[in-house]
Amino acid sequence: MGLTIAQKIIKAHMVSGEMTVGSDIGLKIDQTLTQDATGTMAYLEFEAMGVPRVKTEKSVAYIDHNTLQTGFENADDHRFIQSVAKKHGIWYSRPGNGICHQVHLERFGIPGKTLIGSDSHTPTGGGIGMLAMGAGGLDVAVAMGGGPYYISMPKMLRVNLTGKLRPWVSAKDIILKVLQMLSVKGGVGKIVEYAGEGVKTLTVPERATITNMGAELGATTSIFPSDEITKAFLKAQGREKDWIELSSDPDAVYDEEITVNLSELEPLAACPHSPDNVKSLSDVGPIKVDQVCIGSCTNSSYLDLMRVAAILKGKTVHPDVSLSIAPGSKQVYNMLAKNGALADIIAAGARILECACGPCIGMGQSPNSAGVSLRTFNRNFEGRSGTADGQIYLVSPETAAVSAITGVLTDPRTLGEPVSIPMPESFLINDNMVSAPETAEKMDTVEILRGPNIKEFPSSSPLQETITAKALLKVGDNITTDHIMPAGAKILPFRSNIPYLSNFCFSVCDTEFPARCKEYGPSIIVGGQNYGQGSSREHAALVPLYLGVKAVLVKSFARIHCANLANAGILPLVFKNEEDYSKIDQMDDLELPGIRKAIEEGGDVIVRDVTKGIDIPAEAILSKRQREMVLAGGLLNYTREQNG
Ligand code: MIC
Ligand code: SF4
Repeated sequence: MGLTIAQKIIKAHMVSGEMTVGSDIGLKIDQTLTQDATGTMAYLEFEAMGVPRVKTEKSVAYIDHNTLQTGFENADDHRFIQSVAKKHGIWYSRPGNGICHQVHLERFGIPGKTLIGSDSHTPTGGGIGMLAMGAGGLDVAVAMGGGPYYISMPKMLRVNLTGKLRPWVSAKDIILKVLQMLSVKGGVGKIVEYAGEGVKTLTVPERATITNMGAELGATTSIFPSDEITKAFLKAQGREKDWIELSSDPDAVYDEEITVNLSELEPLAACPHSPDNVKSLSDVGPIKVDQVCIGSCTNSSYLDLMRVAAILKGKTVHPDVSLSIAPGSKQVYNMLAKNGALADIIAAGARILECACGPCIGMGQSPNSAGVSLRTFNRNFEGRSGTADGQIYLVSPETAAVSAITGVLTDPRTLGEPVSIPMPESFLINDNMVSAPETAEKMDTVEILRGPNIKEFPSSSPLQETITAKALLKVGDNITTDHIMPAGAKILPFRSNIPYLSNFCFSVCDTEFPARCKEYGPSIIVGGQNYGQGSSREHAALVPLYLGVKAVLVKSFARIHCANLANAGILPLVFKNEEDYSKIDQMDDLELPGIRKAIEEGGDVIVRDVTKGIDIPAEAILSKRQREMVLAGGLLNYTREQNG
């Protein structure tokens, strides 16, 4: 039987398990990446493992999230990461060099290799045929130490692309269409592979927009073939030698298949507050726009920003609109500066931001109260922009740019003749903002620079015989990690300070939750479908751990968050019967009798609602390895146990 592209890469990297759907497989990881908002924690965890030098082919530490230096915290974390990188054989991309996923695609990604990153949009690398996955920081630390990365063998979903995009319709509209068809949980447990004649009409940056935002489907990852277009891209990056051809076998078997006819697509928008709340621009109507933000790891490539510049050229941003633009990388920024496109953008009145995540993660540029903000980003979760009632719409760069001029949501097709921007034959290559790791001889002399904001991460203890806890929080479906552990300019600088962060846990939906945890002690969170969707931040597990959360009982989980809970030693449980969700109320007294034995034996779990006097059957979503990990009190304890 033939193999899909992902199955070929998995087969070449599998160190344990079987390639049957649902089996726990261990993969050898070739490359890792971290960013600074998750990196400090990941490197503290790496240090705790006592491995002197990373064992991967390439590990890169990026500084791109926490670049608003409103106090000493971020700058201290940057210095810490820089020194750790130097000492342990990690490449270091300095602040200003760009967003991790954009830079990794340009300079480091290699078709056919495995990559995990402590950021959920790591699948951007799928745009050049990498098997690239988001993971918790602890999993990345283990991979840097040479350990495998474990996933449940995913199903294969083929997205068959037919036809060709019409003028002014873009890659963003393709992934928005897929999100409309599949929803934010439609990709859970699946790898999304793009195939069909439409593939060859898409450039690498367009493919990367699609695989990047595949994270919003909840997919394990997304991947494109590596073909002549990939080769031309790598050649233009001076990396032709990194290219290999990769395609699925003609008789490869997919578990599911959908078709998107590119010729029929029209410009779309994801409406507040979910990336799958997708409508056509005509259905949304010409709503008044207060803000437009162009950038993020989804849509800030050279081609994206050249199209934006062409639309803005000779025009002025509407007087009622604030337009901000953040180029994805120094390479992009520099090329725009050299060819004059930056001058067109500046002349039109755009506010140019540094090459970083910026407004995408609420680091500045929060919109006005109830303001409508069009963004080329990938997430529009409630409150993520930093304005609680902000109305965020996700659109293509073309839609964003034309709407910035008209002041209302505008279909770019009204612009008439399309702009045609050719793919450059060579990109401007200057890696002077990436530092190579120290040589083996010199690394011992490197001093690690630790600022006062870096606090110990919380420790967990082995699983108790019986858990007695209160249901201190009950939430609904599609709870994001931005609900569990919000980010934004006021909180993000404290990513290495769990005690401080804990004051903001669930503050988007229930500001009293941390206080209740302090008052009542051990707790269980009850939730609905797709709990923990969104980012890879392990803080969404470490902070609840710090607050005394022992288990999370939900209808279903998002992949990375579920793994992060187990890594932290918190029990991820699902209802056997979803209707039991309605039987538990917030503040009920709960008990998990004989839980340690149940996990040891891999048996069913009983959740006793003492207040209601009922037993509710549940199941632990854990592989054998994860069960051992939870019994030991999390991955760090487990690794220590394994190492004697
Ligand atoms: C995000 O887009 O939500 C982030 C910020 O990049 C996160 C990582 C983090 O929370 O630091 C992600 O996507 O994993
Ligand atoms: Fe940064 Fe936004 Fe991309 Fe996350 S989604 S990596 S915050 S640009």
